[in-house]
Amino acid sequence: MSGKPIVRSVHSDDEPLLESPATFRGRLRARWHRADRTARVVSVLFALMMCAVVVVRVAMEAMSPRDGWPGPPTTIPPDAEEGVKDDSARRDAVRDAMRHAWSGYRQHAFGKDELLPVSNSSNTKWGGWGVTLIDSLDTLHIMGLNEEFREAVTHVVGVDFKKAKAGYTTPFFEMIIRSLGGLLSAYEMSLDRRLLDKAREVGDALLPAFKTETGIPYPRVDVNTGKAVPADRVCIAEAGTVQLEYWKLSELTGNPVYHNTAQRVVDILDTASKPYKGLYPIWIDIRSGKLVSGQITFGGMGDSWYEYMLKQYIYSRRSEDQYRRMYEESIDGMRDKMVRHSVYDPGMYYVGDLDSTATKFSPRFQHLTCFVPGMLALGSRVLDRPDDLELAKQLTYTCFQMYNRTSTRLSPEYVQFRDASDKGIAPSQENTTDFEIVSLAAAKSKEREDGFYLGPNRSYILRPETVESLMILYRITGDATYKDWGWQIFCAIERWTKTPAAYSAYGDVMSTDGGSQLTDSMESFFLAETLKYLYLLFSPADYYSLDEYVFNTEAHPFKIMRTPPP
Ligand code: DMJ
Repeated sequence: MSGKPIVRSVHSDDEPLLESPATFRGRLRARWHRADRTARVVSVLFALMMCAVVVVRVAMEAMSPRDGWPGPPTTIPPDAEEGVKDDSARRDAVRDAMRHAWSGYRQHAFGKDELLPVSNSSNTKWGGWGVTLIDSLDTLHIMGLNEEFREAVTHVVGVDFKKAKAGYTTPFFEMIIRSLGGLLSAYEMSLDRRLLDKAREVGDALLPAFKTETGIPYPRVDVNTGKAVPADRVCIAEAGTVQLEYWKLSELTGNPVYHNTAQRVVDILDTASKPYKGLYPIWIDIRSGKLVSGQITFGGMGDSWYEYMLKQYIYSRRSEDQYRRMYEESIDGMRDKMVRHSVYDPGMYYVGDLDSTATKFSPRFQHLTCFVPGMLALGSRVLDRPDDLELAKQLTYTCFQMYNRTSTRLSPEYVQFRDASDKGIAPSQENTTDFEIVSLAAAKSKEREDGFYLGPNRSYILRPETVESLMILYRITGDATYKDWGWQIFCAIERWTKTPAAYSAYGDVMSTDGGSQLTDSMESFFLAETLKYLYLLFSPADYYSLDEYVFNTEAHPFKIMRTPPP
């Protein structure tokens, strides 16, 4: 027992401030004996109450790790093998991940739309065509998983794309980018004619979408009746991200109807009135062809409309100037109005959203928008726009930090910034429900540390956009940092989302609860895009070279046209 004096917190003037522990204990004992029964009971109850308060507080902290921002971990989880540097070892690890995801799908969900990777069951939420199988075809081929590819092809040639499950109406855009895109690229890789026949069947089954007064498509089609489902409006990403697929179908079948039908959308939107040159509010009125309302965004519902301007220009061997002009107008508009940097980290740039009048700015950066750096880098090379490459590098840094600065090193769906006026609140947008008001006070200190803060939606659903940009940035700049960032992201995916059957979306990237955060969902784009882009990131740059291929928005590589269109 140490004889060191202890400091008393309560004292009277006639008592010394410091006394030995033995004296202190003796005095307490004497007071206890002097006290009456009531005073003793009160003292015991008080002591018990204080203990209870401490126990409850400790338990509450342990039970709610998602409250607040615990900050990034200082070390990578030990089983993530972060230290692996060799390209071929990294590539093999990604291939193993694909094999793992595919074999779980094969075992528990073969031919169904999606595997539910925690419960080992399946769904037919896309109408029952087997979208995971179709979306995976070219990834299997690219990774040399030939047996798996052959088995999948045998299945897909037996699917009747003129039918869907009873009562289901097929989402036009999703099935064009995933199913038509997947079949076309699998055909180009294998030259198995049956795949082209199936691609044509999908293209034909969904073509009724365009039977409207203007030729702007309806968003859903009932393939069982061969009719589209009438609607008032469609968003620009849905109407404007089918052109590459229909053009490729025209090229491969020799039938120009597909391309001509889809091209009409581009011509209408090209001349439609806009609030700012090159920037399109997301909603199109189908009857009038006018851009009526909604936010302006390079994230969800707007994104791939912009992407396809550039990609059609590349696909046409740079012969169709309309796409170049439209793309450049949009990028100039974005740079003028939508790019800002963090107040606290001036090197951290992002692309926010605007309201339909292009006047109110929303300081939110979506994971979906993280395809933009890849697009800018590609465009900078094709169109000789060096400043775009600089911006691409800055945005890629932010996209990576969205992963790097969370507890799991997975990215949330979006992050928020303050605007320069210090209001920090996204303006409420017409026809949008997903702009949350986030308490700025609670977020400020974390923003000061990290440059951004998280909103209420903290899920990671296995999205590809950041690794897509990393692959393109690496190929264009040759900077190996992008490969290291991609590897870190892959390690986090392995660490947190892997299940015995496959990989699952994760509920809260700030929670290290692990299993309880797995939401039992694996979208087909994880196999079509995320794993494919990672694999290509660690492959030689001439493997599916950006000079020979253009990737559709679902990462299906299409051969660039051999000769420019007449
Ligand atoms: C994919 O289906 C496509 O990339 C689409 O363009 C939008 N994003 C999802 C995946 O996040």
